Amino acid sequence: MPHPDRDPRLPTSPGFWRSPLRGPWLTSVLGLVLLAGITVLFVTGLVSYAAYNPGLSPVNDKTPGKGILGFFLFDWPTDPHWLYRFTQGVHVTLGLTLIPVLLAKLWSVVPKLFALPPARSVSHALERLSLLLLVGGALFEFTTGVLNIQLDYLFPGSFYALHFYGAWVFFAAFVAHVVLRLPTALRNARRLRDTRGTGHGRDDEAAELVSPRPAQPTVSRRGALGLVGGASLLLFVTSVGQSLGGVWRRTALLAPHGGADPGSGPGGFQINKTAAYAGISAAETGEEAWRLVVSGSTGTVRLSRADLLAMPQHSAALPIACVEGWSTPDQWWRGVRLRDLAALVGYDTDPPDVFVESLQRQGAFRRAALRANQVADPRSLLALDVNGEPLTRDHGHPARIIVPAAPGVLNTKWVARLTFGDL
Ligand SMILES: Nc1nc2c(c(=O)[nH]1)N[C@H]1C(S)=C(S)[C@@H](COP(=O)(O)O)O[C@H]1N2
Ligand SMILES: [Mo]
Repeated sequence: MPHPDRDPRLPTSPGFWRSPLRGPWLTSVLGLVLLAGITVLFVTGLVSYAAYNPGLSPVNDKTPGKGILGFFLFDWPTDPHWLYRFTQGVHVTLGLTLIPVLLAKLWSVVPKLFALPPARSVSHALERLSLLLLVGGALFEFTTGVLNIQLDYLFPGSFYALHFYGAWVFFAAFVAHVVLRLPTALRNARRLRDTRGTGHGRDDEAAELVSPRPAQPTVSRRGALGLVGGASLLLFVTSVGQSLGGVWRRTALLAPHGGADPGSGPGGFQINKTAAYAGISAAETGEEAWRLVVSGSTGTVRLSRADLLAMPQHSAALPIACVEGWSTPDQWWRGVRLRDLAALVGYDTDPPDVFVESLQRQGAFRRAALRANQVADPRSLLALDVNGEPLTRDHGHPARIIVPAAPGVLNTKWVARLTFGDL
């Protein structure tokens, strides 16, 4: 067999890789963009998990075996009321926007993937192993994220565990990589800027990245970077509309389509799952059949929708913000305060946590627990109306939860039972 270095038909030969664009400058600039962007993705991802209040109740927690990986959890606040809308909008929109940068970065270092010998030393072997986790982890996180927002419920329930544990594996490799590479990357980005990236670094890395027999350039390094930036911009403008909601949603060409059409009018904002999909029949939500069962320290009360409408009604302007990255602008919800319902069953002051159950018989999101701070907030409602009309069936008629700053998953629709305290 010929020596691989002399046979440019093999990708293990440096001469096989002929693009004159590859070099330390391009790799370093792309790497620095990813360093900033992926750090934001990691933080907003952890924040998204904390927002579910997973420590409160097993029903809120999709990764119960997390152990010390949940060290960062904190009580999710109710202010500002758009908090989850913002953090999750950033997470999903930025994740989509970084896809071209990630692909370009991987392309820029692909010769290293094939370089021989596989390991020159123990430390080199360890570094290559960490790169495998880094590249594999990045592809895994971006792929699971995109599949979840585009084909929701492709991995029912398990998405959260895959994406959460994958994020930790990836991030460990990412930190190791940054510690090893940041000084070089900063030096390369600075040193070669003046020469417009045509010069080559003098270190080992340059030797691995720069083609020994470059083809004629068809685009400059700056031009290539511009193409990547343009692709990112295109993804940004065709996806950010889903997080802005309202009329902007129409600009979100890449947002998932084909879901239920909410129509126009008061209920004309996005529907996640319809009543039909959730198996909610008109018979069980009718005035005759439906009762809200509220339990607490002094016992249980049963309330019809008319009973609830006879209680003091309050309004709050709040969004729905889904983990998938879409959200609605503030809608006007009207109904009974959760803390007033707590007061009916023994909690006149300091309402406790509440366990919320819907009429739904199956589905991961049919019940949820809310923390005491969420119950106490005067804007937290058992909503009966939205935008001046009774809730539509698809938005949770006869009654749904709406809580400021919370992820959509905690805004349970078709509520049947509230149990205060004793979670
Ligand atoms: N009972 C019930 N409530 C639910 C859900 C569900 O599947 N069942 N989905 C939740 C999720 S994930 C979101 S994002 C919001 C969406 O509310 P909307 O359909 O009114 O926009 O409802 C929440 N409430
Ligand atoms: Mo959601």
